[in-house]
Amino acid sequence: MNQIQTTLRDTANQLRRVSAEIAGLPGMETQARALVERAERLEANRFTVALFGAFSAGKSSFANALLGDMVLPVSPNPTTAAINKILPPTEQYPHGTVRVLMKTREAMEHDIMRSLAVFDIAAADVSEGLAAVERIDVSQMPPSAKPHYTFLKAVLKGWPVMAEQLGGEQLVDMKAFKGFVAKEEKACFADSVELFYDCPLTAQGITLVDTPGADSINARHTGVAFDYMKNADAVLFVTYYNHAFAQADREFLLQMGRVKETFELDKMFFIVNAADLAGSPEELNGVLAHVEKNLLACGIRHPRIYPVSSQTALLARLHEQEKLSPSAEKVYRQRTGTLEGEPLPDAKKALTMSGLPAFERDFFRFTLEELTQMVVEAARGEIKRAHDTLGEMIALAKQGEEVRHERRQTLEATRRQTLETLASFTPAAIERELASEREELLYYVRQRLFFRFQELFQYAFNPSVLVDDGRNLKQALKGCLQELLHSVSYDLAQELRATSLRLEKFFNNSGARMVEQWSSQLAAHVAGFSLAPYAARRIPTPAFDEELSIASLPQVQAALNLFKNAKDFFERDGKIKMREALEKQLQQPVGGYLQRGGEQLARTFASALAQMVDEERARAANQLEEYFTGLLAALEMRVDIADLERRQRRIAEQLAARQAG
Ligand SMILES: Nc1nc2c(ncn2[C@@H]2O[C@H](COP(=O)(O)OP(=O)(O)OP(=O)(O)O)[C@@H](O)[C@H]2O)c(=O)[nH]1
Ligand SMILES: [Mg+2]
Repeated sequence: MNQIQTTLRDTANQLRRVSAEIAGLPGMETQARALVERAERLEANRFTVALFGAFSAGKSSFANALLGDMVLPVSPNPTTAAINKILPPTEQYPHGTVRVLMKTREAMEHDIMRSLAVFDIAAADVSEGLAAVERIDVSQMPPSAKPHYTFLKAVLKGWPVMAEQLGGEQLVDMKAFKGFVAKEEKACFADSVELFYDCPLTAQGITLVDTPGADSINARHTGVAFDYMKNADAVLFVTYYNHAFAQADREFLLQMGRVKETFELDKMFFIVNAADLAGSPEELNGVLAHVEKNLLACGIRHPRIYPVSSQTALLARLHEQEKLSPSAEKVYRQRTGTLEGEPLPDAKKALTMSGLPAFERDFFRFTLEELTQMVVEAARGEIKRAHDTLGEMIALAKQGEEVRHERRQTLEATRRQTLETLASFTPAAIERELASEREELLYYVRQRLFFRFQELFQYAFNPSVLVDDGRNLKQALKGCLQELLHSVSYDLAQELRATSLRLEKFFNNSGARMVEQWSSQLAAHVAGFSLAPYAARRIPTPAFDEELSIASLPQVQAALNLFKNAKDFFERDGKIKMREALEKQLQQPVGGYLQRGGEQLARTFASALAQMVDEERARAANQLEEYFTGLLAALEMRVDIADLERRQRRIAEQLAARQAG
């Protein structure tokens, strides 16, 4: 029934069997242990699937459809306020347990101060800061400031009750769960909320992550969305049938477009939700084409797009379990075109109508065949290595006394030589390559930013804000500039995150090449020897500055004086003049930002490289030592050839069994 778990368990069992075959043989202890450790990892394997999309796109509704019950709160207003994870239950956390991880007091204070800073409020402490929230002028708030305002209001409301709960972790029930997920004044104090829930999806070892709308996740959880994009095994992006792409959607998708080449597999799935709203198949196709066009504009080619009605799918699943309430039954009839009094249509039929099965089929193929297969292949590689090492030992033991004697004579010299080869390696070349790759990537970041500058400028200085209707235009212009500076820094931070991921890929490719080179160099001295392959490292993304640092703001603001009136600005060349002036003013701050970011990247990767080379060197030396131990045993005929051959045959059977299965 559960193919992913079965495949992983079978492979883990094979690893253990092979480990048992080689355990106790001279020079094979490390390999035996590595096989068992890999088996343990396989058994604990979890796939993380993250849901993203704009406010009210239907992320939580889609999650409920996948889970097969009304688990997550859903509503037409902004609902999900905390990141919540739905995980398989464990012994410690049985089905229905909710674990709320609260923010630490320092983290909370940091978040509050950061949001206050958006409104130019510098407070001595939290209570002073919160007192200032009431005084914020909401009449001319730029869009990027809104999520910060919502956050501050929520903190203000929740503070008396929640402040003392900061820093801990709480176990609550399903009812309190909904509060923590959907009540902003509670959710804003939580780091994340975990629900341990048993259903067919989690039984596959899948953890589902539901996130707040893209605006809020971009503004308030800087870096968090990126970490999921980077580390999740699959990313589901949800759009609502008749909503246009919002700016926040575009930013998320642009980032996905920037980094998708660095992933080994295409892990994105796009859901066009509320497909039940389609008036006709033609209309539906029109919407799908529109989505595809938008994705392409963000650099995402050949997307997998699925029209789905999350609501219909959930109703079908509820009907299947005979859990339809009278009001839900009404909608179910509506959706399936069934009159009152007629028997309710089959749940399977409704489910097919919803479009969910088409998605699930591809999605499970992806998790089962692509992701699971990758893990299984790596395990097979390790089994094969055990098989081959054993083969070498057998071959040596079978040699005539003369050959063995000769090899024994030179063994110590070879051992010393190979270890010296390893010790003398310096990563200077990799260091240089990484630096030049970094510089080149940063050069293009700058190019792209100014290439995009016109778009960002237009978005910030738009006709709906700069209207000659008696409003305070000076104030409005300042707001526009703030918006522009915000989007420029946001773009740069996103670019740097993408850069760090590209460098990580470069880094891992270099690591893999280095180990391969060592392996073949060492094999030149010791025939038949090979190193276990390099395992890619994940390098934490540095926390890049959130704002540009501007030496003289008045000087930049002086460009705003070029504004005469809305007519001159939008209809004559006022806009172009101001854009050019601002573009000039921002050269230096952008350069400074990128220089600091470049230094952060340089530091991060320099220490990662030093650590990686040390670890790999130690690993390789250890493998060599063990290999020599085994070799010596074979040369001195301290091994039972027939026994080794039987063991090798049984390992070969394990390899063959997998191929057949
Ligand atoms: N017609 C129709 N409406 C849907 C469907 N799925 C969701 N909705 C409605 O869309 C609204 C938003 O749904 P949610 O699931 O709360 O959306 P969300 O993306 O989780 O929203 P936030 O958590 O606020 O970001 C709700 O009013 C849902 O009832 C669907 O398949 N069809
Ligand atoms: Mg939601």
